[in-house]
Amino acid sequence: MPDDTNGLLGQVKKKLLESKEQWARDGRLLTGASAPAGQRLPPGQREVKNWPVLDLGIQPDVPTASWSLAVDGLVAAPVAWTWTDFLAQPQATDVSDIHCVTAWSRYDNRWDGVSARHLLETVRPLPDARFVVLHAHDGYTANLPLDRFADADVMLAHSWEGMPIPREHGGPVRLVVPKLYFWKSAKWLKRVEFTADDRPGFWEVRGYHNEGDPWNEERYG
Ligand SMILES: Nc1nc2c(c(=O)[nH]1)N[C@H]1C(S)=C(S)[C@@H](COP(=O)(O)O)O[C@H]1N2
Ligand SMILES: [Mo]
Repeated sequence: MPDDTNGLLGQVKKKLLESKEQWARDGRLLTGASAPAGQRLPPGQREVKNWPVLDLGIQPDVPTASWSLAVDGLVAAPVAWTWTDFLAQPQATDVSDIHCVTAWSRYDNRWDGVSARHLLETVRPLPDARFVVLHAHDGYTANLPLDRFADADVMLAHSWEGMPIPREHGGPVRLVVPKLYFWKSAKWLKRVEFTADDRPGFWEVRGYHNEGDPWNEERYG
């Protein structure tokens, strides 16, 4: 799988990209409403019962036997976990809602995996580390502030509803960041990098909002 942006761009579904960039320019789906306190559905979202698949048109096949996860950058103790190492970490479960910027939300998804908090305790980010860059096997990246990554509900998930996450949804391991739009939840995760500076990711440099908080309807930048 090519890692460089050029190789990736050569393969993405050009139409999808163009229409999403146009949406970003138009501010499409922005309702201007804000959610009343205690409301479950963020502004401008609708609940779906199915689980749509969204990606760049590449769904990398990453066998667990060759899977590994690098966690590096500004950390005291970088790790490179094999699949066996990953499963040997304390296992966590969290049930959360998905909010996609394309306006669908899916309630009550049960994720099993390793919590971001456990990862942070293991690698110990240095004082300068303020941001996290997620790198995926399809060349996708997403950025988020360290304090968002450190939320109690953030998971490096290997299972959904008790089953291994299917390849199209980012298995063997994807990130899940329930409090941000789902584009921050990188599928086919291969590297978690801690940085001092913010490095906008794939969609963030193409018109999506840098923070992506659904409760503030931060769809486009
Ligand atoms: N590696 C990777 N992760 C990704 C994407 C992608 O294209 N590649 N798309 C993002 C977007 S825009 C969304 S909405 C969700 C979709 O996840 P799903 O296909 O499991 O619903 O994955 C996010 N993570
Ligand atoms: Mo998305």
